[in-house]
Amino acid sequence: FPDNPECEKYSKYSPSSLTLEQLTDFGSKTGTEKSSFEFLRHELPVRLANIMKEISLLPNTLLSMPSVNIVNGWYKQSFAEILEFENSDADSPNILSKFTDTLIKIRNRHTNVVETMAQGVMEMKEAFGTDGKQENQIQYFLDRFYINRISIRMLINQHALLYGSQLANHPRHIGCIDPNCDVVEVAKDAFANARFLCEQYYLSAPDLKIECFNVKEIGLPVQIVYVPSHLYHMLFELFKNAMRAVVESNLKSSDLPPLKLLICKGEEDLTIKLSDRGGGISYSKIDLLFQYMFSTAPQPHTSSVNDGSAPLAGYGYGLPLSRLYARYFQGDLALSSVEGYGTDAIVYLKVLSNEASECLPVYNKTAYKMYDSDVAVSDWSSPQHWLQNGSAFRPN
Ligand code: W6P
Repeated sequence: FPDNPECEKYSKYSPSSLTLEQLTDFGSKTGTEKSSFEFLRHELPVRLANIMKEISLLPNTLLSMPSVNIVNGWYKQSFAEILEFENSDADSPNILSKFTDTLIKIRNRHTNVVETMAQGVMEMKEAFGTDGKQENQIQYFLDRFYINRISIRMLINQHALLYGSQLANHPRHIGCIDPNCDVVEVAKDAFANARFLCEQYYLSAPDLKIECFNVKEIGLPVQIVYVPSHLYHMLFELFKNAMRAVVESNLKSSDLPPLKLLICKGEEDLTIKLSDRGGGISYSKIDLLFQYMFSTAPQPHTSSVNDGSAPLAGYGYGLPLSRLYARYFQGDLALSSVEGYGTDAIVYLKVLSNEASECLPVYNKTAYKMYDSDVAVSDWSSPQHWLQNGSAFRPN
């Protein structure tokens, strides 16, 4: 299919990255259903074609797995469905509403992409095993594949919420963007839901202490232009991991050291630091927490409290995906741990909405080379070197 001439054509365009400022301006002032249609009928095929080219470069051991074929088929079909609108009349209300319906159908078709790709990775591991080189290629691919997916769903959601019949979920929202996203409010919500799961599973959970600094607007609530659901996703994941660490490292004591959340809005960065006293993890294992190939391994850790049932935080794709949500608008997510004591998880977000531009994978020669045999091989001495898997130098 990447040989399909239409895919070939669209893969030669680079995706157009939008900022949160552009997205909110478009949704509240400059945009119309027609102009959104005209943008998306080009931009969505570009983003789809760019990532489909990379799918086609995956090692055959992965590409031939049934689950990967299913995902591939969804992308082909969705690409073809959007292309139907390539030359249609943008002044026909009928066409515009058919386009919106098509986007919603595509969004639903792709609901289970993450799980299905994860299944494909496991199928490959079972059938062939992997070496370090392939693991690096797959890590590189999945980071780009999932951030591409986040970006496409963002654009579809904006169009569907602004021009579809779907109800806006909140009056002040512009599509799925809250121009005054209250970080403490989202954090409290994520904490409450993580605590609920923690108490169900362990019968106890640590408290939370929040400290908040708004450096340039002292005393005012910390707000930014952001997608609350993305922020919730990241914080919920971090809370679950922190709670699990605290409960499991304090099994014999009845009072748990509280989690501490520091929220600080400076000039450029909105920083959110979650500190736990959950015993920490060794430096050599930090990178593993972000690796899909590690996460897909059989459960690395079984709860010593409640064996068998689903763990609170299972080192699934939660952390790597949360980091992609942070990076998507030029932020990041980092872990720094003191082994024997506890862990800090830090989320960085952009304060300024005009600096929060989408981070998008571009299919070009550099990307091509990452799938090409030799580049993914380590050029450092082998056992457990900190640059062995390239993650510290990944160019995204
Ligand atoms: C840990 C491991 C971890 C991951 C993410 C967030 C917090 C924590 N604490 O011990």
